[in-house]
Amino acid sequence: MDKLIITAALTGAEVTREQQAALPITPEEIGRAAEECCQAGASMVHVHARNADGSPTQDKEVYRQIMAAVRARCDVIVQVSTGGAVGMTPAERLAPVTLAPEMATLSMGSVNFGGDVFMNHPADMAVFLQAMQEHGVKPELEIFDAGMLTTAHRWLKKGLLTGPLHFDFVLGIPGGMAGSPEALMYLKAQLPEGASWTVAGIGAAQLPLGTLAIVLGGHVRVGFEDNVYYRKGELASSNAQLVARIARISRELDRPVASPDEARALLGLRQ
Ligand code: KMH
Ligand code: ZN
Repeated sequence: MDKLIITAALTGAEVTREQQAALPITPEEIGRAAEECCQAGASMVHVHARNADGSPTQDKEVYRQIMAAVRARCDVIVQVSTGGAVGMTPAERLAPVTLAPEMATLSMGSVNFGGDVFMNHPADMAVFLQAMQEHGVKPELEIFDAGMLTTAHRWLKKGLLTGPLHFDFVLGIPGGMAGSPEALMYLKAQLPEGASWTVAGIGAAQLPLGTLAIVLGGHVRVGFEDNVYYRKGELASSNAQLVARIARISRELDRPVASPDEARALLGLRQ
């Protein structure tokens, strides 16, 4: 089994300081959180930018500052979000890809997202993918529901996507697929040949699905974007605390944790 790639989803677009006082918001805070997570075992950070008032932004300059702040402190893989926040335009969401980060997310379809709709028109998805290919950015394909994985198969067959593909199963969003072991097992069984995958369990699903992924040979995403708690009723003290726990569980299960360069090799990123 490959070493475990741990992704820390540090900030997200929706979580607030009221919900989680340790949420990193400014580029400096995000840089520091990335360093702590890297030291705790993360080889990748998934980042969203925020304005100074905490509201979500896809401003390229803020992403540039985040990438510089992370890079100044550690060698972790930086994956930018093209999901942004619900209601942003596709052009807005695409902006950070032009900074040529190592990776970016690419949502493979639309989904109800709590009380909103997270829109991903196929034509916009194709534009996002093309921009990633032009800038040498590896997409992580975000799967919120089973039909999105079927879409990836169709795009692969058409030659729009080229392997090896890397997926993130985001499970437990109200409107998307359940944060259950059965949902994860189903998706894993539908993966294209040679694909790698990670799981981002939402809320209370973060720990059990992460642990299951360790056993099944997948990879794990943890962090405040998906879950602000350490356990029921107890907020996590930092993103790094969540990373350290999943790294500890993986080692206990005899699965070593990948360094950033080992993760780059596993994902076929430029070294
Ligand atoms: N904030 C969500 C609407 C991504 O980063 O690519 C979308 C999201 C996915 O977070
Ligand atoms: Zn995200």
